[in-house]
Amino acid sequence: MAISRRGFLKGVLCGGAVAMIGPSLLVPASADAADEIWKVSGSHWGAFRARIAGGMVMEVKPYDLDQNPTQMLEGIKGLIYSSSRIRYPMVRYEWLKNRDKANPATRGDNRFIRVTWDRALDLFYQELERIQTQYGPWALHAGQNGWRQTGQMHSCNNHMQRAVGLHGYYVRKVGDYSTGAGQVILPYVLGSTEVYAQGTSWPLIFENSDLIVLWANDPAKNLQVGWNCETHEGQGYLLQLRDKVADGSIKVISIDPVKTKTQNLLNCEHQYVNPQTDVALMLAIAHTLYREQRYDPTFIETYTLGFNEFLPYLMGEGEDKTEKSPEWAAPICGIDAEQIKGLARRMAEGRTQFMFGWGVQRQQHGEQPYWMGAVLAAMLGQIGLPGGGISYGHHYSSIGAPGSGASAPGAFPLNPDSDDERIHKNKDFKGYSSTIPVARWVDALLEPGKKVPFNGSTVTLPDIKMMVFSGCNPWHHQQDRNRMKRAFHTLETVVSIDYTWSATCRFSDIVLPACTQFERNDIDVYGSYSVRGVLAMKKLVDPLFQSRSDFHIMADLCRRFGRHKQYTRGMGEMAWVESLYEECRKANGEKFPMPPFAQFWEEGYVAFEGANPFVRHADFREDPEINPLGTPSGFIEIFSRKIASYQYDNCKGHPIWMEKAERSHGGPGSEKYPLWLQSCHPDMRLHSQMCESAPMRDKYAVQGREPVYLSAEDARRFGIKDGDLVRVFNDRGQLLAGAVISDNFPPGVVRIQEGAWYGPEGAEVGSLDTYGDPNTLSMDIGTSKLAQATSANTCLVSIEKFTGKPPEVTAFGGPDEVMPS
Ligand SMILES: Nc1nc2c(c(=O)[nH]1)N[C@H]1C(S)=C(S)[C@@H](COP(=O)(O)OP(=O)(O)OC[C@H]3O[C@@H](n4cnc5c(=O)[nH]c(N)nc54)[C@H](O)[C@@H]3O)O[C@H]1N2
Ligand SMILES: Nc1nc2c(c(=O)[nH]1)N[C@H]1C(S)=C(S)[C@@H](COP(=O)(O)OP(=O)(O)OC[C@H]3O[C@@H](n4cnc5c(=O)[nH]c(N)nc54)[C@H](O)[C@@H]3O)O[C@H]1N2
Ligand SMILES: [Mo]
Repeated sequence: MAISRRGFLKGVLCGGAVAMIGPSLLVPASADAADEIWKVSGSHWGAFRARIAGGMVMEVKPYDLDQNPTQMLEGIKGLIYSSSRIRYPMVRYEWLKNRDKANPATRGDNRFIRVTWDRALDLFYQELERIQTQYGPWALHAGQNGWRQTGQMHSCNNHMQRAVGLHGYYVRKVGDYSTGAGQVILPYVLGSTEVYAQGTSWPLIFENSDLIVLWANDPAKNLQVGWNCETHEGQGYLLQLRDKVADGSIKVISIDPVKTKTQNLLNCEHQYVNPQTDVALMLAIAHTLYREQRYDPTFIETYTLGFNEFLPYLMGEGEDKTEKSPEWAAPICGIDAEQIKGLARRMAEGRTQFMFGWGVQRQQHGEQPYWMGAVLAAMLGQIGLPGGGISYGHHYSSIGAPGSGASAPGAFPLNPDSDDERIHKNKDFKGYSSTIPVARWVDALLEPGKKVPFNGSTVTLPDIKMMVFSGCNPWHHQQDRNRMKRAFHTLETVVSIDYTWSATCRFSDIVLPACTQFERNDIDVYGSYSVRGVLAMKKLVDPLFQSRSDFHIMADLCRRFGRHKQYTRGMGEMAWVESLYEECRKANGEKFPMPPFAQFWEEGYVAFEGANPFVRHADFREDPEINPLGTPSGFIEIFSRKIASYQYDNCKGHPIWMEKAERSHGGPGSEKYPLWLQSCHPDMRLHSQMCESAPMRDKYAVQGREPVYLSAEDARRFGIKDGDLVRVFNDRGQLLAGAVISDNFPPGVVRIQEGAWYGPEGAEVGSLDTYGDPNTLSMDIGTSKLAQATSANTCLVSIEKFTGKPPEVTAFGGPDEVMPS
């Protein structure tokens, strides 16, 4: 066991959770067979102990400090030893023959040739050089990133971007897929992005809330993973909440089209709402609060701006002459008018805490529900009170667990230490934008030079010729696979660095095998927000096959253009780990004493004591003059002059209800494609990570395919039985999936979880996806001219039983290896 008894006890005492000492502590795990050892590491899925024997990971068990481990730990072994691991550097056959003149339609043809590391890195370097000299920085996009594995030193997005940055400038992204609409709208409304901010502490919520409204929020599912090593404290609070629901001390309502995992766990009330119609429901609640004088005029007067500009719209005196009454909203959102009034009254009755999830802003006009949610919370007048107001993050990385207040270790730097170190100093983007909204890069490939409105400015889409991906999987994360496939035909060169043969690797030209995080030493914070401690992530096994750490790969790339020293700062892996630790130790000083590095590495963990209760927006409430919000006025902006000045047709000066391009339950497009496809985050994966873990997939796959969840009523309507192979389709694409009938789903709503690996029958556009990636069907449009974020949850489909001989699943196991001729 790499964690000493002393280090462990320190950790236990800090959380005041002495009860968690279990038998595992008393019996040293290393007392097993002589050649077996236990090592501790961390991950998105939490910290764990692994039993190593014969150079292999044999068993994975939760870390002693984790009281609520996720079952996803069971997938780790299958991830390391997956048949999809990339064994050696490979280059696409057609591309190697013809380079940038290769027929682009062959990209994705799955024919690769094995090359040496030297050859692969030479090719990568030559391509960077060719792009910078033949075109310029505008032709290279190396700025996409994603859910790299944990560990502050090996954070692979940083490694790739620093290395490519030492060579020259390139196009980057702004925003992310998670909260793209939320993080753009909320600074106008509440003065900060809110989504990643610390939230009111759970203990204070328990003490003060009468009602918690989970709005489009499934924390029991989503708190299983964290951005850094997850502690699962959030899960612990959910279990406490379950007890409070049971004894009646707190009421919880889950407003969601689906009965979520959380709703089932808490056994709380469920308020069904038609998909994508939350803003109509919120307007009707606001209407009731106003009509029945149940809102808080003093709060509105003291802390907000623009209520009077909003009121005419609400009360039917605006341009559209439509009163947003419960009777108006009822047929849109599928909730009876009296029921809506009842909801409004209950919200106004006591202390009410809104907790929003993020799926509801990952749809067309996704800015609106967040803005209107803030307006509702302002009308209730409880923003800044413990257990009241609004939160947009309690389902994420244990936000709401009171933080220690200590500093976490920093990461390997993303950028060159100085711009002078870059080989190519040319930063002339020829009028193209050097930064584009994260989800709009496919637009750039298809329409280079197009001018796109974005958040009050104009973006000119660059003419991208080469893309480099590391630690992200765009062939999972981006919407509308077939459109994207067409767009990829415009690219000359694609490079991917990954440990697994994701679809992105298959659609690349040069593929470099990284090792997994379990094959390198690292350091991480324990608890992304709570900062409970610092964890040593011990290398469990050597890099498999010819894989190398991202650090090793990128250092060797930099050697090719004489920037090896600048890249590494002359330090190796352990020197970096130590320096990140020492910086953290210095920052924490006397307040949070940390032992010298050697002792830490030996003991494996340093705990930070203390837990500081926190109330979101309390300082603003206390004194809005001294602690103004970051909005233009310093107040909560119900009407935003700034947004109104942009004159966007799809994001006006105050929140409004707008019809969607596609909407179920009688909305546009529902006659042809009657089912709403929601592509929520997976219960047993992290996006596409672990989909390749066969033992994990066995827990949920149906006939070897990704499940599509649907109601019994829809199953009857479409002639489908539980366990059937089905084709799910619309005008954008088609996929095979396995039907799972579930009481959690209402008629008209189906779910395929995001991250299912894309496995097309062939490279051609429109080809049937044999495994079930929902982005084969989703729509690739911006949320609005304001945020230009992803609209994945605006998507209609139809479904039919698949008859005939089912094609083999092509998603897993890597490409066909072509022998050099
Ligand atoms: N297990 C697991 N946990 C994760 C992740 C993972 O991949 N796996 N990913 C992490 C990441 S990166 C992120 S961004 C977060 C994602 O966090 P979220 O985006 O909040 O998660 P989702 O599950 O996609 O959606 C949450 C809920 O929104 C509901 N919903 C969708 N559309 C509507 C609507 O129109 N109206 C209403 N009322 N409800 C709606 C869905 O039914 C679902 O219950 O999760 C994080 N946690
Ligand atoms: N339809 C639909 N689409 C969605 C969403 C949705 O709700 N619906 N959600 C969106 C959201 S919120 C998000 S955050 C994105 C997630 O999108 P991504 O972050 O792109 O998804 P991941 O599957 O986590 O991809 C990470 C990739 O990095 C690789 N990787 C991990 N660690 C390392 C490493 O150390 N080194 C190297 N070289 N590679 C590594 C993994 O193998 C994997 O291929 O998806 C978005 N897409
Ligand atoms: Mo995300």
